[in-house]
Amino acid sequence: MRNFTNVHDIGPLDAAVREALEVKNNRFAYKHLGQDKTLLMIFFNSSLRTRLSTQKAAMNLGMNVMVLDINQGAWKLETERGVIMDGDKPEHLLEAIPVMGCYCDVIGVRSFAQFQSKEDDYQEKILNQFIRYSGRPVFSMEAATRHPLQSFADLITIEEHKTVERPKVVMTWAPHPKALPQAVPNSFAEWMNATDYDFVITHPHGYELDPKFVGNARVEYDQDKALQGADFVYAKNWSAYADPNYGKVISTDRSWTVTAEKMALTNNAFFMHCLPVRRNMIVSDDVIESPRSLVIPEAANREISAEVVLKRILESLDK
Ligand code: AN0
Ligand code: CP
Repeated sequence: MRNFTNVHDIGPLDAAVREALEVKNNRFAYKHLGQDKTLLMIFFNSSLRTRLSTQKAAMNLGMNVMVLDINQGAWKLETERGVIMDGDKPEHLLEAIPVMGCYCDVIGVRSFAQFQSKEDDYQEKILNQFIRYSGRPVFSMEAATRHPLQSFADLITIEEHKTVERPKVVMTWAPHPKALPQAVPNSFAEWMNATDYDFVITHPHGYELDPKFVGNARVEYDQDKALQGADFVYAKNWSAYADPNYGKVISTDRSWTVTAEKMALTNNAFFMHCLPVRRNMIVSDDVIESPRSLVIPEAANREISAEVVLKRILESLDK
């Protein structure tokens, strides 16, 4: 595997999960793979989990790691070609990317949707420029439309906790005061659609996701109905995808907050969220603190998903 940007890059999911569980039991067994290899992690946006878990995974594999926060200490970057650069941005991405590629063997990129142009966001303009111009393998640490390291960790977590072969997994929209990208729900849907789980998406009218990501999932606009019999409840906020409201908050309806009352409708479901989470907007204190909450195991599995991805990229370097 050279680049990792979506579910298709990882191949069959049963093999990927098997490899993840093996790596989890033996996370230092592949230290030789990363010897004298350098990972460069580029952040255009904030992060706690991705930053720490990916660095830890790289260290497990014996890699050296460099981290660059574009907005803290690097030159402001112009991303549009053809712009007369007489503003506040002293450097162009088209030089910055190949320069970064000179100093490392693998590049991780975090670059959220900017909500200025749906087309630019959904074409993954920034991530694709890294793939095209860095000369290095590139993996997504959440890009404009997907967060595959998170979805892979979520899949591992479900596989570890499921008690039936084909669990009912419900992804529910929940309220949030600020506009968030669709990357996490798009990606979770993409990965769930690649399993044979019973997968349901629920959200208020107007929050429909890109049909390409919804795929064969069932969409149910009544949250209570959707939650009935759920084995896993995956909460997430996202902003509107559909025009003319792309990137906008069109509702903060708190009746969609995941509470104990809502969880009582389920089949004693596990609660999941990628974090960071706003308590008592997305989920009540008692639900996130309950023994059925998987938010910490999900975060822990981020080290494992990142290690599998980096391991596969390192294995491909020598070929
Ligand atoms: C980001 C998002 O919703 O995409 C990152 C989640 C992993 N969340 C926030 O910006 C709060
Ligand atoms: N879940 C996740 O990616 O968290 P961070 O934004 O803190 O990296």
